[in-house]
Amino acid sequence: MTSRTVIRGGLVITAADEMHADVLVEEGRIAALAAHGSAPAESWSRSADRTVDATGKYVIPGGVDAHTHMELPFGGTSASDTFETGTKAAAWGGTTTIIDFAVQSRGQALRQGLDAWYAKSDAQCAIDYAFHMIVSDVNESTLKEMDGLVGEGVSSFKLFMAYPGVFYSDDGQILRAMQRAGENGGLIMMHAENGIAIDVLVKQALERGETDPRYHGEVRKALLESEATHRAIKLAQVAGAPLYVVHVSAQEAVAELTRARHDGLPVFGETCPQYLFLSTDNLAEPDFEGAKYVCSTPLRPKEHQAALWRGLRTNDLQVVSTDHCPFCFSGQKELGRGDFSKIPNGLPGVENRMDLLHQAVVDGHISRRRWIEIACATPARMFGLYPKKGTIAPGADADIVIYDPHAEQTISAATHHMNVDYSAYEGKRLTGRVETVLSRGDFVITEREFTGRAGHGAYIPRGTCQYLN
Ligand code: DUC
Ligand code: ZN
Ligand code: ZN
Ligand code: ZN
Repeated sequence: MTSRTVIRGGLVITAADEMHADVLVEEGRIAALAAHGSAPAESWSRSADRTVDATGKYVIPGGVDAHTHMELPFGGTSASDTFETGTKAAAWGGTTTIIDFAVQSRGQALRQGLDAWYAKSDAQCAIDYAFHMIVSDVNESTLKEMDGLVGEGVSSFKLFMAYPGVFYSDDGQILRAMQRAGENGGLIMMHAENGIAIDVLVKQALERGETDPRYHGEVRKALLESEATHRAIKLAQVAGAPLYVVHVSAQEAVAELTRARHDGLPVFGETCPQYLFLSTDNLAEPDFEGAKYVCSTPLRPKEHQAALWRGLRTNDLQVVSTDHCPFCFSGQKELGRGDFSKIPNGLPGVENRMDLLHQAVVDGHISRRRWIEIACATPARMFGLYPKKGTIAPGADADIVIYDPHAEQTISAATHHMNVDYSAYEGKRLTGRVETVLSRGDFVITEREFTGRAGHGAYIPRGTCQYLN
């Protein structure tokens, strides 16, 4: 194993700075940075075991995708990427840390769910990983368990206002979980959609014979996302707890978050590439192709995208994660032919996030430093991984991507590495591409060849949210 690597001549970009600097990596960590051409940098190159020429390239922190679902059981099937295939695909796309979700089933202890996810992922991952906990059964004993999990490094808990009978928590349960998180330092992550109302609209739509995928978008109304977002914010305020709203797609929901933040509340929002780049036009594709784009919250009409981009620029939205939850079109999405409510919810994307957000830089939506902030630094801080993850600084893990900002690529299922038979971005042309990826100093992608291995990835226990106190 190489112990001393120098990355020379690139433009190092972090959330804070851009600088032409050489990076010295020793024993899996970033040992030092020095101006390119300076005396120390020249001396490192002479003594290095390995030197990588990054001239003309960006040198950026590995991506932190704070929302993935490898092997998630959903609607009688299971997400098609395993921890092995999904983390390899993540590495190909310049992501070096994922935070996946362990799931508590109804009637189980949190511990049972978490242990099951530790077991599934153990020795499988190509990059580092951590867990949030999905809580589907808020009761006295699970509330107590939350305290222990925060101490164990699983410091965030996803609750659902949607999916009555499955993951759903009522307002009383939500309030109690928030109160507990307010006390133990945990962060509540919310799936904010009014699932009780949505289920009524689903039933009515199906009774009218509206069974195509596009009706998934019509019944899951933006108003029911913003109502739930508003309610979650108020409950968090009553509980005195911080709140992180996942997969925000509706402009009205962004408005709720913006108002809360301007009132000074510790409220945070995440959106996903699918809401920034895709729309209800995709859901309406003929021949059941729309099923490829069924996820919840749903894709919205194009007009919502401007509010999401604005939220990312004004920091009223802070994080872009993928909600990577792939289901093959053949045999999985097809379960919902004749009934959109049976289409498993989720899109593949863990491999595409860094590139799509770089395209947003090229298109002028965000700056280069904001790209790194929303995709690397802020998710690491939000979930207690910074500065080990999310930046390039002395002492940080050497999770580094050498990114070619001029390479052209076309996204396709024929060339992607995710274990799913379609791409939500098929045919999309992008400027910029990952060239080389280091994970804790090991080369996992080397000039567009996979050189890592399943089992290299380490489980990372997390601290608590670093935006509080
Ligand atoms: N919410 C998620 O965050 N992921 C998959 C399905 C869902 O509803
Ligand atoms: Zn959700
Ligand atoms: Zn603002
Ligand atoms: Zn999710």
